[in-house]
Parts: sequence; structure tokens; C-alpha cells
Amino acid sequence: MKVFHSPAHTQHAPPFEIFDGGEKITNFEMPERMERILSALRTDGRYEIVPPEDFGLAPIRAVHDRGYLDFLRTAFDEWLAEPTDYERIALLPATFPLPGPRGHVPTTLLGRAGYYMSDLSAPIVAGTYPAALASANCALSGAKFISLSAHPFPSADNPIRASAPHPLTAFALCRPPGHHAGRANCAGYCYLNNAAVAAHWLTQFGTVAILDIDYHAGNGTQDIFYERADVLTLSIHADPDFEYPYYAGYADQTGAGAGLGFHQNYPLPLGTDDAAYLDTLAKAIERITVYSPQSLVVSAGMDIYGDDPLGRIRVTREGIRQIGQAIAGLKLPTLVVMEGGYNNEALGLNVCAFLEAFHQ
Ligand code: SP5
Ligand code: ZN
Repeated sequence: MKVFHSPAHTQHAPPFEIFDGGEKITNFEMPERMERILSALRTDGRYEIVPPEDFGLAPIRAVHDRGYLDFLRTAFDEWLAEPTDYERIALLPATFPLPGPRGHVPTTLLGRAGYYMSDLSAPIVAGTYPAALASANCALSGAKFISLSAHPFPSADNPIRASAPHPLTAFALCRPPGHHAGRANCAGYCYLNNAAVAAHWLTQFGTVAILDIDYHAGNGTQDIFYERADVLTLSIHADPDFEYPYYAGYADQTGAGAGLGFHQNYPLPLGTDDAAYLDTLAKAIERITVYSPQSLVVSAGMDIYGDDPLGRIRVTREGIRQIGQAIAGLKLPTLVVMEGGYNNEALGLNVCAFLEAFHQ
């Protein structure tokens, strides 16, 4: 299986985040996560790990706001240029906009930090922008690879499709993750929404479904595609009433305008086990079957695992393997995009368990 991965992620290593109640802790989303996954993939031996292609900014601008992207690119250097009497390591705001009209973008750096940064677990450090770009390019490279099987018709200039016995799968080993990043904001360890960038790119070949199995609601993805019918977005996650991201991921948020009916959230109660998870997954898979997309993007977070330090549901490694099996059963060209998962000891084997059923 093709795996797209870039060492550029190591440039993004925020030393801390601010947790509930103002607790300053080591950032759970650390470079070691990738080392653990890579090592498990190499041990398995069936993965071909390749660097991403550079797609430029156009496919990223297609789903993200221009002002936000400019902010992400320049914020850290602008901050360094400002006179301050504190150490500037990781940029976080202390103010946030209220819901409502977001017409006025402040010109000052700290004004824009509050405007574009939605919480205290996505600090911007010196290497955040290049790492986020490389992460999005991993997703785009995976999308391009599977698109060779996503064309409606096989053709002479599409030799992989002609020779593939089953639709193709690629794994985008993205870091930083993406599914909390909305059109114009970073949040929850996410800066660019890798799955959304890839899914939008794939719409040139037809409709796309995004299935988000990260423990946390894919609120960024929900935001980006909320009014679109050409990308069906489904997210299975801990009920936001008790879990981050709190303000999105509810079952009654089902899209708007042309996108009404093309978003579905599946909130899960505390302590959900394998059997209950798989029942919910079956409903989401049925929705995808009915929608019948040309391709599928999976936002794959391993923080559903019972022993995850951030997760509070109880999915086992065997459960993760069965989740992969159920999704692979759709037999769609599938791009698996790495999202969360913070039990570093278990992360590599959990990813391998998920991917098992996708091997050709
Ligand atoms: C990609 C991804 O998985 N992002 C997750 C970001 C989560 N940040 C949440 C911080 C608040 C967690 N509260 C947990 C309470 C446990 N006592
Ligand atoms: Zn998560």
C-alpha cells in the first residue's frame, strides 16, 4: 500500500497546549506519533512510504479562506517582529470572537490571532506553516494516487485503473492532523484540513464521501462542506455535549442550503464499546452506499482506542480492525488520512489494524 509521508512535520512541535481549566501541559500531538506509526508500517513490510508531490496553494485555497492562509503563513514572523518582554515560542490568543457576523478582520497580529485561532490546543510555532503544507500535500498526493481508480471510465491513459483488481487505497500519513481546521480557523492540533483539501480535489472526478472516525467530531470538515451536496460528510465521535469540540458534532446538524441532508453526525455516549461502535458505523456505511460516491476519504483518528489518553470510549484494537474491514467492504477508491491518536505505544499497531483489510 502507498503511504505518503513527509519529514517536514518535525518542524511543527509546539512544546505545550493549554488544557481544561488552564492546565499547561505537554502537547499531546507530538512528532513521536509519526515515528511510532512509521516504525510499525516498516515492520509490517507491505507499505511503500513515499514523499508527497507539491500541489501549490490552489487546492488549499479552494477550501480555506485567503486571509486565514496569509495569517498562518506570516503570523509567527509578525509576532517575532513585535516588541514584547516575554519569550515567543508558541503563539496563542487570549481573545476569541463571539458567534455572529465575522465581517471585520483586525489588522493587528494579536487581533487576527484571536480571529483565526479558535482554542488553546493549536499554537503556531516557527515551523507550523511548512509542516501544515507538507501534511496537506500528503493528502493531495494520496488523492491523486487513488484518483487513478476513481475516474468513471477506465482509459488507455489511466493504466493503473485498468490493471487494478480492486479500487485503490492510499494512506496519507498526515501530521499535523486536519479535521478540526475550518474554512478560516485552526483548532484542536489542526491548521489545514487535509481530508477536506483532498476531498475537494477529488470532486473533479465526481462525488466524494468523507467518513470521520476520529474520537472528536470533525467540526472543521463539517464547516467546510456544510452547504455542499457534492461531498457527503459523516462523523462518528464522542458526544460533543461532554467532549471537545463541544459546539459542533450534534445529530441535528445536517447541512444547510444545497447541502441540507448531506452532513450527518453520529454522537456516541461515554464508554461506547466495539459492538455499539460497529452498529453506528453500519448506519454511516449504509448512508455512503446510498450516496454512491466516486471516492471515499476516511479521517482516521486512533483516539477511539480504549487506552487513549484523550479518548473516553472503549474501542479495542480488534474493534479498530473490524472498523477498517467494514469500510474496506464499500470497495471504493479510498484515501485514508491520519488524524488523531495519542497513545504512542499503541498507535502504530492500531493504524496497521485499521489498514489491514485495505491491502490488495
Ligand atoms: C486531531 C485531534 O484529535 N484533536 C483533538 C484536540 C483535542 N483538544 C482537546 C482538549 C480538551 C480535552 N478535554 C479532555 C478532558 C479530559 N479530562
Ligand atoms: Zn481526535
